[in-house]
Amino acid sequence: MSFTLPDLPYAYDSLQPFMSAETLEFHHDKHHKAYVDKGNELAGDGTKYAGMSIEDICKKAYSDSDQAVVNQIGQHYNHIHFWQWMKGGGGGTRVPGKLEPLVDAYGGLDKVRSDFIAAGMGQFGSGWCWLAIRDGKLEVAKTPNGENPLMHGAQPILGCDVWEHSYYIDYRNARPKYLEAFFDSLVNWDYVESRLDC
Ligand code: MN3
Repeated sequence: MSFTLPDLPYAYDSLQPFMSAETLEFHHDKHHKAYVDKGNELAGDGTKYAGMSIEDICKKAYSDSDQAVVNQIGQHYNHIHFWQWMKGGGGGTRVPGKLEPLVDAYGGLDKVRSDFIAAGMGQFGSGWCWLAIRDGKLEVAKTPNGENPLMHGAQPILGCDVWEHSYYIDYRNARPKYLEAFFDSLVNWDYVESRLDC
């Protein structure tokens, strides 16, 4: 398959003041596009990955230790969903119905929040923090660089990009403030819930 850059599902200025139009212009138009372009070279038509789903490419590249494809296609997958995992007026203190029992079994939304932020803080250097489903249960995880939970046997349902390109314009080095704003004010919980069925 060939990979394409999806449009943002909202206007560039719709996540302000928590994420600026300038951040989204660079992050989506430059960074994500570069992963798409490089991904097409490494894993597009004419490669051993031709015809595979992006999820299967993530898993195969990781199990084959194909680091270049892990990075580029992993990042393409992560960013496709990252844009959807946010919305203007997101966050809040309630989650949709199908997520509720999973969050409750984990120990409640406050615990999910603090563990998610701690995972993002604890990822040294570039990477992601996650909510994922493993064996029917919610877990919090972190991964380096372009990796994601698919490569580690779990289903990602929420991810936050903690590469500096995601927050440095708006928050400089204050990664915790960015993570708090993401969780409290940006998360599109309906999209998170929709990932349970994938
Ligand atoms: Mn990014």
